[in-house]
Parts: sequence; C-alpha cells; structure tokens
Amino acid sequence: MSDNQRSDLFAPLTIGAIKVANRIAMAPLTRSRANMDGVHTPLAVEYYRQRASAGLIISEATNISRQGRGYAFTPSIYTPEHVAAWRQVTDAVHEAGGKIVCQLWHVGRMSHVSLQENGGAPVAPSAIQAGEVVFLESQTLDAPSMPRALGTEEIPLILEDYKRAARCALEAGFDGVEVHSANCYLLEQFIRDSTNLRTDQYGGSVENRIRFPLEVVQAVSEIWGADRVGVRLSPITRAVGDTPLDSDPQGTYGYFAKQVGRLGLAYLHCVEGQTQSDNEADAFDFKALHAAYGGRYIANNSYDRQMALDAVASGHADMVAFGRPFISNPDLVERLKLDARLTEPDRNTFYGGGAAGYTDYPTRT
Ligand code: 8OZ
Repeated sequence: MSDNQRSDLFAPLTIGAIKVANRIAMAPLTRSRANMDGVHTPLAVEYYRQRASAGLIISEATNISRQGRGYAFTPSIYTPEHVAAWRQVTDAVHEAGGKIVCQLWHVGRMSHVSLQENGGAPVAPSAIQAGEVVFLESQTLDAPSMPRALGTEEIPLILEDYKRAARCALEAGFDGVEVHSANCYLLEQFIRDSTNLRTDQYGGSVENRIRFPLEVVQAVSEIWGADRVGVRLSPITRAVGDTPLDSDPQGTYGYFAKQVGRLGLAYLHCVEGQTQSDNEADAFDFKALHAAYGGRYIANNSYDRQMALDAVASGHADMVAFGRPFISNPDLVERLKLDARLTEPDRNTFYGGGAAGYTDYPTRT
C-alpha cells in the first residue's frame, strides 16, 4: 500500500503538489507579534522553526494590503520588507524539514479607522457594521468601524492586491498559499447573505455571492499553480461577535466547495463549528461538503488525539489541523505519536508581547 493510501495520522501524504511528512497541520494562529508595519521579527523565525515537525504549517493570517488589516501587530505580505522577514521564517522551517503555506487575509469590515490609511472607513460587500471587537495599535479594544460598501469597480483592485500578495509569498519561499475565506472576514462577508446585500454581479444569488472568493482563488492559482493553493471555510462559525450565518449554509458552501473543487486545488480546510459540541456543528454535514469538493480535506476545530486518529482512519479528513495545542506544544506531532501529556496554553499570552508564551514552551525532555 502506498503512503498516500495509508489512513494513518503519522504517515506521509501528498496534498496537491505539496509532500507532507504526516497528516497533522498547524492551524493558522494569530499571535500579534509583528511590528507596527506588519514585519516579522526574529522571534517569529524561532517560533515557526520550533513547530516544523508539523506535516504542514499554515501561517497565521497575513494581511494582503493595508486596507485588509484589522488587527494591530499582525504580519503582512505586500512589501519587500515583509517578504524578507517571511523568507527567514520559510528558510528556517525548510531547514528543519517542514512545509509552510501563507494564509492570505483581508478582514473586510472587521477593521477600524485607526488601522486604515488616512483614517478611512474599512471596506465590505455592504455597509453593515460588525459586532466584534478589534485590537488597536494603542493596545486597546474597540468596536469595528462602520464599513463602506465596495464599488463594483473597486473589486478588481482587491483582486490585484491578492495577486501581489501571492507573488510576494512565492518570493518569500512558501510552499503554497491558503486563501482565508473563513471566520467572517472579507471573502466570507461576500459568501453569506447576512453580510452581502449587493445588487451587482457580486450579490444576490449564490453564484453571485461566491463570485469574488472564486475569482480570488483563481487569480492566486494562476500565480502558484492550483495544486499549491488551499482554501479555508467556516460555514457555521459566527466569530467572536456573533456574525449571522448564511440562510442556507449547506447549499451555499456546498456550491462553493463544488466550484473550487473543479480547480484542482491542494486542499479544502474547514473550521467545523466553534466547538465540537456545538449543536450547529451536528446540523451541518461536513462529509457532504468534503464530497462536493472532491479533493484533499483538512479538518479543524477542537480535535483531540483520538478524534484526529479516527478522522483520518475513517477517511473523514486527509489531515487534521491543531491550533491551541500547537501554541504550547512545539513538538505536538511527537507527543501525539507517543500519546504523551500535552501542556496547556496560557491564554494571557495568546496575542501580543514577546517570547513569553510564544517561543518559550519546552519540548519533552
Ligand atoms: C484570533 C484573533 C484575531 C484574528 C481568524 C485571523 O479568526 C483570525 C483571528 C483569530 O481567522
């Protein structure tokens, strides 16, 4: 039996053009430790290097443009300085035998005038204010600002921003890119009929609402080759501030999965509900979503060791992405293999700060 057919969490696999050493992915984790300009420091190099035994590292969400930024101290990927800093990270991960893709992010309405160029309003499919909170450079929290609806003529400009970021990611030495179309940020704001009230070709029908996310995936695929592009979705996630769901998550996301499935991407990555005990997670059929997509599938959200073993053994998922356990267990793959004790992460150091709670979690002794 070839490695690709062995349903073993610890066996290698090929996802698109990317060969991974095991089926354990490091989920994208916002840690807010870049500088004000979105440039990573050497601490990030150490942090990612320590976690390179993951089969695949999905980078923390990374801003494709100033307009796309919604949280202070998050990294970006659109200038030579961003590229140079990320290059140090990808080199370190590769030297340690790992693989890393860059998650491309535009927050849409989840931003604040103080984070935008010239204090402008954040942009969104429609002028509907988000209920969440955003983290500002003043180190305080505030409500996201009222967004303005994008003009139809502005949408190709954002597509260009995605392309520039994808080219920068290529130059920075990543193994691929993941289009962040989850967690109620810009692309998901287009997908859901709760946040998209447009009347042009980017709103209304399901075909129209998925048009922009699909255009983004196609555009970055032209740069990378589709087999190095993944997409992340979260059909039943409300994010921190209770963003309403689509009126028909199964139909809408199933249709989108089917369309992106035709492109021959590396993978589809799904946030399967906010917790595994979420009733809505039971209501949504992720197996049907996987089937509609038809390719490699990365499952995410509160999986533990046994759930991950079962998900891969049963064919529910090709890989499982772990988030919080990777914060506090840099050698998570080895610990899962040995069924060793896991260290609990300290929530106080999730976002912002320096080495504490970032690069100082020990490996097993
Ligand atoms: C936590 C804090 C800030 C941003 C996401 C990028 O939810 C994020 C994020 C997570 O996808």
